[in-house]
Amino acid sequence: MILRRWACESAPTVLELLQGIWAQAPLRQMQTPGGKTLSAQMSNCGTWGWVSDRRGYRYEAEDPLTKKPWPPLPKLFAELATKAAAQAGYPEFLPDACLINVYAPGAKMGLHQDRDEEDFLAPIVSFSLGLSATFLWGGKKRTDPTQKILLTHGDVLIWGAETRLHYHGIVPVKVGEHPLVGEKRINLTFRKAHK
Ligand code: MD6
Ligand code: FE
Repeated sequence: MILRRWACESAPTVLELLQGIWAQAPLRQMQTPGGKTLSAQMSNCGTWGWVSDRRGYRYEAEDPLTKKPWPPLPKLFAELATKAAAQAGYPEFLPDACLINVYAPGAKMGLHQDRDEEDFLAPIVSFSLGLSATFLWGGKKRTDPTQKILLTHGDVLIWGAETRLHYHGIVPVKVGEHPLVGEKRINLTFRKAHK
């Protein structure tokens, strides 16, 4: 389900909170297990943070860069994620992880499944801010056909249940400037990493 423009009003406060998070857990480009560099810059907040390096993909309680716990999930973030999930039919979503992706023009995210969480019953709630991007929505197999969905500033995407493990990705972000966010796209994905 897409809640179009649902987060526009909260966006200025969300951006302020992000500045504080990035001051504690800086944005960085992670390595894939195969040795490639992910083009989006990433950080996390919440009890668990998603990390990728030569050893694999996983959730960690500490930021490998600072060796400190990830910054706590701001109350506003938790409230927004829970409220959006409830509107999509997931009444008790309590995220324990928030992955923050920042895309400069040209950055992308290859087709992948979100499968590093323990509980595939919990949905994923994803907020898009700043520049628009084309989201590729595939099927259960990597080779299944994909559908293009334009995600714009303030859009919230929620999915779970039978589509929880569908492949998806982001095509390279086009050059542009968003009046509030600047020359980038920010994506927050809220997950329940552990049961
Ligand atoms: C992005 N999002 O929108 C990348 N995954 O930048 C994801 O990979 C994603 O938006 C699972 C659920 C929602 C998402
Ligand atoms: Fe994903």
